[in-house]
Amino acid sequence: PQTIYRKDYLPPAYLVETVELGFDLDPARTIVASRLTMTRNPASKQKHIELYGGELELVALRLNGRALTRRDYEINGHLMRIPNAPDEVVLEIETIISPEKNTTLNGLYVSNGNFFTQCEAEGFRNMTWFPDRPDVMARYTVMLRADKQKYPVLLSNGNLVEEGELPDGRHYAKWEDPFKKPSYLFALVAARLVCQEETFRLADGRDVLLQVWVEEGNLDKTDYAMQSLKNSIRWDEERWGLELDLDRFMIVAVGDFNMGAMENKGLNIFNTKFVLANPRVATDIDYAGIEAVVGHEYFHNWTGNRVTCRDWFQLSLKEGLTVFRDQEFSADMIGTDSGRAVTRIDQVRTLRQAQFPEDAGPMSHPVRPDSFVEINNFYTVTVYEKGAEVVRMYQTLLGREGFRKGMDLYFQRHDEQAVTCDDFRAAMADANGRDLAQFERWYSQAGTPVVKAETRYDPVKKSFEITLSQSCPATPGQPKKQPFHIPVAVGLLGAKGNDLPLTVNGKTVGSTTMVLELTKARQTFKFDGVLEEPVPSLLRDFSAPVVLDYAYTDDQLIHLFNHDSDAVNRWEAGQRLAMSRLLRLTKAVSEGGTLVLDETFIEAMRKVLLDESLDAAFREVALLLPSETLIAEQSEVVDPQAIHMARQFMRSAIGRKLQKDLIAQINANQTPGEYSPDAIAAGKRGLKNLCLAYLAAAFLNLDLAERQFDKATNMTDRFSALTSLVHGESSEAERALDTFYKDFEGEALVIDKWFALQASAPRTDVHKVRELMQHKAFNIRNPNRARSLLFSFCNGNPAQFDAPDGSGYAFWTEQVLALDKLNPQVAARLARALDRWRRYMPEQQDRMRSALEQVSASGKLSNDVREVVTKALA
Ligand code: BAL
Ligand code: ZN
Repeated sequence: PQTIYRKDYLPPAYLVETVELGFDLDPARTIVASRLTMTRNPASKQKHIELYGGELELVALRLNGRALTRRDYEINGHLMRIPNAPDEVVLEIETIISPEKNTTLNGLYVSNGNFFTQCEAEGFRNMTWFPDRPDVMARYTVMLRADKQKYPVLLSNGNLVEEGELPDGRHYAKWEDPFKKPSYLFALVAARLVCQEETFRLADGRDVLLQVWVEEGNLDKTDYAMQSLKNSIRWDEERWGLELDLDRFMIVAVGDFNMGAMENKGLNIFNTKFVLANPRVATDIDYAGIEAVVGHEYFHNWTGNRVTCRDWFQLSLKEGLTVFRDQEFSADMIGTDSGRAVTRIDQVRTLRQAQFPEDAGPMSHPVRPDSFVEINNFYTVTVYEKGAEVVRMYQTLLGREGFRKGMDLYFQRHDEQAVTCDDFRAAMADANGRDLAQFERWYSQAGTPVVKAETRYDPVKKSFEITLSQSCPATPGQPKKQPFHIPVAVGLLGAKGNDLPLTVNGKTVGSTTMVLELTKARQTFKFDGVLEEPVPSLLRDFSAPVVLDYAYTDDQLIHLFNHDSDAVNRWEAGQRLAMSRLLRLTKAVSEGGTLVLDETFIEAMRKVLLDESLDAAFREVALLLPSETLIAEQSEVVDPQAIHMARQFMRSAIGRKLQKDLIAQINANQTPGEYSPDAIAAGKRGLKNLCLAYLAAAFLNLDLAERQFDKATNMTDRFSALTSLVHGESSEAERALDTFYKDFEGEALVIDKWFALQASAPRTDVHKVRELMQHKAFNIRNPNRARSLLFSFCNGNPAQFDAPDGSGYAFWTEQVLALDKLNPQVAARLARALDRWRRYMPEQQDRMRSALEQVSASGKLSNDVREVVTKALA
């Protein structure tokens, strides 16, 4: 497979002005006709027309009315070159495709008898030959024709301009998108669907039509998506002055979908997981996911669609920025400082759980990668979540107002353009008169920087010095790193837990948190007038995506855990306390030592559990232990079974020692009455259900879980209770699993939960997973279902997946190869489960490497999987 390099970017030889598309839709044989008006691009030195195409049957190709023969063009793999074309070209192309055979879900495909498209990144070329690259932006008109009875709803981007009947029971709809767009934002839907719709008034007084389209029978699950859409529109107006630019905005839910959702212009296509919700079937986490993803896709309308990416290396330009925007949206929707802090903590958890390992593994890449084989492999937590952290750092450095000025300038300069991450950085710098040259390294250097802090208090001079030094581990292709521009937010706590005033160079800082700008390898920052020796609160609000190395004592951590005014660092102190113990316990398990958990830690946990001044949501995250993945990342050599046992020991010790308090909190955090997914109620359920889980870990009070399972009036409580019964190995677990299945047999998303729970249960080994694969409800072709069983086991059940006999890896090999034949994108995600193989014990490494080699040796691998396993073995 060919590697594509960022440095090789060349502007396209031709620009496309207009695209007229005709689809005669038929599952077996769809005819796609396109008519492109193209002009030579004065900015390009390239001469020839270049078009990309996937598996297409080319029926006709005409240039300015003349049919081209095979002598007039060359086809080399997926690239067609038409040489010697005039400056003005009308290109007419006809292709035939077979959507029902398309199991990749990339391009035009059939899901449950309906037609859908997915074109990002390069799916458009699976329908017709086209200059399928994001810097080719054109105006689209689309004619859809299909059987009226089977596909009564025909949708595409923009506005419906005409519809009517055709002979033979067919009908048509013509859509026009008034905005220029790249081909990856094209979409069509031809389906039997119903919608919830309403008219919504924008800030400028215009009325727009909002629709949420779902399969019949799901209209009782669209309210929250619609509400989230309205909130998103309002929020984008209020926070950024960005208005909806279309007369209608549609969301369509589909059960077979590779991603979470897709921001096609005016016609967002969503995985059902991020649309469908009612209290009976969706958990609090599902509701939060819907709000975030509806927001995310809507916000792309400006950050991604109006201003798009020049090339796919710039993916984080739209994704990092849009994740940042959806994070801010979710935080603003909660509205309180403490709620905002919990959303921030969740972001930090995701980053550490998924992005830090990626950045330390074989797929490590900069936020703006330099090369790729398959772009679909680069829709990563680095591009998305670390990208969002990079955007957040601009805001931290420039302030909220400064950041807004930068955003305004970005849109002013680049509306309807395809641009780069450098353009974004330039807008931020220019709008604020700041030099952000060094900040560029966040885009070009991979790896998680380590910031080491050392402090010195001078009781005579009353000064406190913080010396920060930075380093960044080598990553593939980048042995040496230059210093980053790192905002490190700090505060100083006095003995009573209060924030001390901050004075620098004789001047009092207006706030008790100050952002230090670390730009060199090593720098010292000095605070004066510090009357007592403080406990430093470093990297407040997780002000940069780095690892902070500071030799905190337990006493200091407990002080921060009890008092820090920065909720993120308060939580962080608890995580540090837990992690040091988990690492000790893991070592003890590995070495056959005795396991003990100190009272200091238990008492710290008890204190936070009982602290009524804290929101339940905060208490929940404060009591959550670092995951097995996180412990593995911190271990010198990974011993998955020891990690699991150590963590289970700690969980059960908490369950035993805090039993009474946990029961009391279960009682105190009931949420009777009508279900609401708001943060306060969800926080109470979260805390209550965590208490239930701790008791289950100690095999205590399982009757509480049983009762909750039987009486629950919402999915959050029902599913949490079921999880506790299964994890607590209750004698009722099997009955509950059966009841749950029968109650929700018709609800695909709930059955996904049923599979996922079993796949990640501590007792589930590979034999059990194979048995579950035989269940009539299992279907490997459906990405959600494959993720719910296969991914939940391979990524979410390390102690069993990494069984010493290698059975998990043999299973992984089989499933990666099986999936690759159907859906390379999904297969490549599963392939990444072995990314971190070099961190295990030597015998385990051998087994993992040989599994990787076995996949690699398979003759017919997709580029997607090939790239992942090749990099893992390199
Ligand atoms: N653009 C792909 C899906 C998303 O990030 O919204
Ligand atoms: Zn996105």
